[in-house]
Amino acid sequence: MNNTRHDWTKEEILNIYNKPLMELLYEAATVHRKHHDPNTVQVSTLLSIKTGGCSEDCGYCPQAARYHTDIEKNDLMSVSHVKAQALRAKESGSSRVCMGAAWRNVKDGPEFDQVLEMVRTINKLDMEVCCTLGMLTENQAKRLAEAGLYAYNHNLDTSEDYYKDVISTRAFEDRLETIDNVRKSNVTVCSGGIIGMGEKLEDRAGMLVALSSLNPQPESVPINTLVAVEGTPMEDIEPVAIWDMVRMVATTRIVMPETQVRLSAGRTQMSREGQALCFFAGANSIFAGDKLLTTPNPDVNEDMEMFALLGLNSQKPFEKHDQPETVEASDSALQGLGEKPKWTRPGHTIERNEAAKAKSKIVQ
Ligand code: SAM
Ligand code: DTB
Ligand code: SF4
Repeated sequence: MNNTRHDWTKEEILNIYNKPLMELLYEAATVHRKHHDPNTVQVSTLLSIKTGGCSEDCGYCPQAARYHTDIEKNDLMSVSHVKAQALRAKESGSSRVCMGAAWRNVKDGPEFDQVLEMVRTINKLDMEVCCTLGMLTENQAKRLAEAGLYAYNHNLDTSEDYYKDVISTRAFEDRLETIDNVRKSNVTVCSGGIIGMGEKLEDRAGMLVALSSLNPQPESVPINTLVAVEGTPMEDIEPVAIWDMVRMVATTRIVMPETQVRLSAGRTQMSREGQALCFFAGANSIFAGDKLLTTPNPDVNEDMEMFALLGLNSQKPFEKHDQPETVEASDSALQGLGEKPKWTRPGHTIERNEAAKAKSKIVQ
């Protein structure tokens, strides 16, 4: 029985967030274990396929053309370059590649066709493919789905109230519309946000109200901490305390029990102990590789060491949330499994994992 709630109020979420830490951790870890294998973490590699020169004014973003930041701008990457990077990511233990483009929205035409080809190419490598390309129409979402896209990342970033203080060139409502368009295809939704942009605790709770009220809830929720980049309006904001991140992760886990909570931007500022607390509190995915889109991320070897130290395994591709046409097969294999934890589900997904045999160095 699925008893996921979609009616969390801001007050309820604030009460969870502000619980005594040990109680919050215990509660979040309990929910986590009920729905996930606590020792498995999904690993994605980000690839910036089109960098900088973006028309938007997102106050946190080094890729907005209007800010003077020290990033290397690049036009759309070639399909062969993307393939080579995806193979590297697979070799180093990633099960998913997430391609990001500094676009306001997707425009039909040769560049979109090239992105579709990138999706097909990575899909053939038996890796999950994710894109984050800005706003999307329903038709574009369906074309990406046909090409084999597994997930689309489109963050709400913050609460509806605070959104206007962060971005003026589009509205919170536009973000919801794109997520809705993605939902009309069989692509899974990855949507989260950023803490540490000067928002109030009410805004963090407000963002979680918006995300948890989506039905279905996003399959993946990235929690980023602001990477304050010189030249952006947020360059002088001090980093958030690790306790805020741990509380945010734990609260996200409690209100969205099934989702993969992703420790995203900001890991370079976190100690291993801090990250371990986040994993305990329910984080079960990360971005790996020494670069996010334009800013630094911990080195893959450092993450491998951390996984070994904590006894964490990296998730195989397609282990969760299989796409609709294959879900049916695994659901029929599930008959009579009763209360077994979801992560032991047999069926199509496991067979596909076997076939995929992603060589994960991190698993060792
Ligand atoms: N242009 C597309 C869009 O805005 O949806 C996709 C790329 S955009 C860089 C993806 C996400 O990266 C943003 O929604 C934001 O949450 C995150 N992000 C960007 N800059 C960041 C920063 N300096 N610190 C933390 N997260 C950041
Ligand atoms: C997400 O929530 N975080 C990632 C991914 N989705 C695309 C991006 C983080 C970007 C951090 C700033 C940069 O490297 O440019
Ligand atoms: Fe452009 Fe996306 Fe950066 Fe906003 S977050 S400026 S839309 S690349």
